[in-house]
Amino acid sequence: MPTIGSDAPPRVHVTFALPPGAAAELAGTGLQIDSAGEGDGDARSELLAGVSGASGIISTVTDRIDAEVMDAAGPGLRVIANFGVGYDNIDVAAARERGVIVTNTPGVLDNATADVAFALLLATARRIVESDRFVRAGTPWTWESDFFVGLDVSAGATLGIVGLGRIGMAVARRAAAFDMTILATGSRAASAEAGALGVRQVELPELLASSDVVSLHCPLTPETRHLIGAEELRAMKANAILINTARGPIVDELALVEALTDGVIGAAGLDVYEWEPAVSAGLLNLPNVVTVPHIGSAGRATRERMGSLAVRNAAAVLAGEEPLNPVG
Ligand code: 8YV
Repeated sequence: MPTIGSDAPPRVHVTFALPPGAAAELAGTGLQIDSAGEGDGDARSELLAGVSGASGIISTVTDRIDAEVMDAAGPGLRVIANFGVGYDNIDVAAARERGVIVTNTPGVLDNATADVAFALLLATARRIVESDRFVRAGTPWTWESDFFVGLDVSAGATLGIVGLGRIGMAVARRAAAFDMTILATGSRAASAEAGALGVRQVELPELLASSDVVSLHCPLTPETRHLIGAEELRAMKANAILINTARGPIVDELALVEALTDGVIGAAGLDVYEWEPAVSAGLLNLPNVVTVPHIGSAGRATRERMGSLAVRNAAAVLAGEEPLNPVG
């Protein structure tokens, strides 16, 4: 462990296995690296032990980086570089108090995440997973005019984008190509690009009442926790579809199970869960739910770009330079 005043390069603790190219990039920085290696991230005690004496932490969504972790790292901690655009896993205020810079990886995962949001939209609207299960079960079938009918996405269905930021805009581009009517909340909904895509800026109540598909793209903050609860679900159309590729706790998951079970809304496509990686048992028994395990950004090149950004952010701060993507 380097001591204060020693010439040893600063040490970076990486809580998970970086994609190979990003790992090579980190190795090339000359920083000392210690990595938790394979696996989904550190167990809490391993995390607390692993960060001890580190100048930098490269963390991910599964790591709760709070004051306890920062204090376990010690006064030499200078940067927490999160692998991901969302950073609700990090106590940014505690970092600020300790003079620790927090960074994220915006921009590089917009298309990958929008692709998964749209895949969930199409899969739920056209009942793709339900049909797949039906065929695999060997159920005898003949063609009928109402066989697995679903929502016509490209015939003027309305998409409501909650939180039109970078990822929401990438979803809007896809929706425009499908001739969807697009409503959105968020400051960028009034931007020139949104206007060119035909996006109409509305308040949440109008979006919920008018959309055939509601897709969530806002960050998780105290204000957006349970933004979609029983009341909001009741405000949606009876056949409406909810897509969540943002953060699980934005939706009251138990209220969602109830709404889907009682036919308050039509279907849900979910990449994220309130108690991730746990998924409410009620969701798993419903035919009108498509579930994937937080794979929004899981494109090979995307993950490399995220890793590279996290590495460059950490290296910049430890070299006394401005990071590319500071937050908070
Ligand atoms: C990542 C994400 O998979 O960027 C985010 O905020 O949720 C996902 O793209 C996750 O953060 C991995 O750390």
